[in-house]
Amino acid sequence: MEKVYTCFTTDVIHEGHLNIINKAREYGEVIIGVLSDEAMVKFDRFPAIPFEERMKMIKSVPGVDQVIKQDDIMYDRVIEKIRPDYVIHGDNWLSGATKAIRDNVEGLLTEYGGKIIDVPYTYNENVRRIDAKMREKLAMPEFRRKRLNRLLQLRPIVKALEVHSGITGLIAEKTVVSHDGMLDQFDAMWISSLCDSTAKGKPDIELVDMTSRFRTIEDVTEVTTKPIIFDGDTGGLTEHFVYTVRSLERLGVSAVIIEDKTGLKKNSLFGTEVEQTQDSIEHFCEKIAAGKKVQLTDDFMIIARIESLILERGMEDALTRARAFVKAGADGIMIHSRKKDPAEILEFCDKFRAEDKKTPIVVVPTSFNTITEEELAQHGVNIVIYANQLTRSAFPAMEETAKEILRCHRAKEVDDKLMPIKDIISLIDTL
Ligand code: SPV
Ligand code: MG
Repeated sequence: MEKVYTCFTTDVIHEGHLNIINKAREYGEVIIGVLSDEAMVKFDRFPAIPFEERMKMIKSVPGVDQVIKQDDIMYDRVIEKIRPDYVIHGDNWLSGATKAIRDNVEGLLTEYGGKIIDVPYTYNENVRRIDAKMREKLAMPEFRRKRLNRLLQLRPIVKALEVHSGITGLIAEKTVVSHDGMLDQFDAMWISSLCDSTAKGKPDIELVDMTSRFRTIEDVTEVTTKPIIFDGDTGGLTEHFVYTVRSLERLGVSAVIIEDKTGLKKNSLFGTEVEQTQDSIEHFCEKIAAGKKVQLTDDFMIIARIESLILERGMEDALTRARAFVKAGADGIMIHSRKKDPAEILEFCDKFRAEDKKTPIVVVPTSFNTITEEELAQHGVNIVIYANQLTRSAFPAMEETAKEILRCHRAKEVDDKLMPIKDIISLIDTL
């Protein structure tokens, strides 16, 4: 009997999947691959139910002969193992980023005469409703909040992109690229104080108040499902920070990063060019401990950001602070630098990792931007934040468009550089 293979990345079996199974049965023995949690998170979205349950669910579907684990989004290993005569899939993979997967399968099957069967993708009101229910499960605060912790276990390095609005949230949520025969996307979002302030035309000095920052979080959570890391600046007064922790948990934020500065905070990338005061170890530890004491949920993380390298206080000071902040309850350490050379960041990571194997390390490679994610991961970094690149790319584009309209006294000349209205509309989901 001939073998027909397909891979499911779903949490719910609906008529679209049944349709594929029924079609597959016409060709032979039906083998279904269930994508592992790691692979699903990397290429698609978070599974709403864990791998073992997805496996069980698919085994119980009538007409399925065999269920196996597929642990990579590309089919090389699975095809080598079972050599199916056919691979069957919804025809939605004929275009978009998932076309890279179809190309991969086609290349592998051609080597021994296997064939692809593209089945018309089922999209109706019922399927749409099931999809929406699943998204709801991913977007709700109690589900979203715990996902950063899970990602830290599943990903070699968690990649977060700066967002400050619904539209930038959608870019972090939906951008997928295929390159080097793989698919890639961002894992999480960073709500930067710099970019949230800049979007409002304000300086990054804790001037934009928490009510307004929370509003930004809501704009983002309304249209996305990925976990959020919030830039909490200094955390403010300890007496205020405890309320901030509760509000962030309620909003479904996974982590807040607070920096060990006090008084009028200015953006770290100014370094010692402006006056900035580092908080005492004792006082900052009290703030961390107070935040940990009031948090209600297990998964919420308070990450301590160390400014010693920014303020040129030396490596020893940074390491002493890291030890103290972890002891006070910090769930992670962010180490920052404004040097172009990543050497001091790597030195910190190596020394910290030598004595602490598990506390997550976060870095923001804005200045030391030549280093790759892979190299950072090799030095024990767990989260990399691309903290301001969206804002810095949008601003010159908008300014140039404004200038060109002024120069030409009409908008025709700028049109070629603009996103078609149709594309921007299709980025936005309607209910
Ligand atoms: C931010 O994005 O607001 C940050 C990171 O705090 S940095 O601007 O590098 O200080
Ligand atoms: Mg900031």
